[in-house]
Amino acid sequence: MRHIEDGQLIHRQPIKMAAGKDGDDTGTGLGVATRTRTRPKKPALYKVLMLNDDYTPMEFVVLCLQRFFRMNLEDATRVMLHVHQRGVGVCGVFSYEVAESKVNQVVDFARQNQHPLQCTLEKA
Ligand code: TYC
Repeated sequence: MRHIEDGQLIHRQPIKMAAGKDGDDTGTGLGVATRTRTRPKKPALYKVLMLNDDYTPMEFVVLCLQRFFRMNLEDATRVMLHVHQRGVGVCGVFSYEVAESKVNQVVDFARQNQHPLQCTLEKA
C-alpha cells in the first residue's frame, strides 16, 4: 500500500489529455484511462477592484484600504489616488472565497456609512 504523507491527499481527478494521446481514444479530450493528481490544483486567484465614484470621500476610501486590505497610510493613499484618477484600481489578489468576502466587507461598510463606494472581483 502506498504511503500518503499528511496533507498529501490523492485526488482521483481525470487529467485532460490531448486527443489521441495517452489512452484517449474517445476524441473528447478526456481520456478513458486516467492518471491521477497527487496534489490538488492551486486555487484560481481573483483581483479585488475598487471603483471610482464622485461622492465617496477620499478619506473613507483610504480607511477601507487600511482596514480591509491591511495597507499602510502611504499605500492606501496611493491606491485611492490611482482609482480617483484612473477609475479603477487593484486592492489585492486572493482566492475566490477571500476576494468575495473582502468585496462584501467593503460594500457593507460603505452602505452603513451612506457612501456609494463600489468594489468588485475579477479573475487574475
Ligand atoms: N472620486 C472621489 C472624490 O473625489 C474619491 C474616490 C476615490 C472615490 C476612490 C471612490 O474608489 C474611490 N471624493
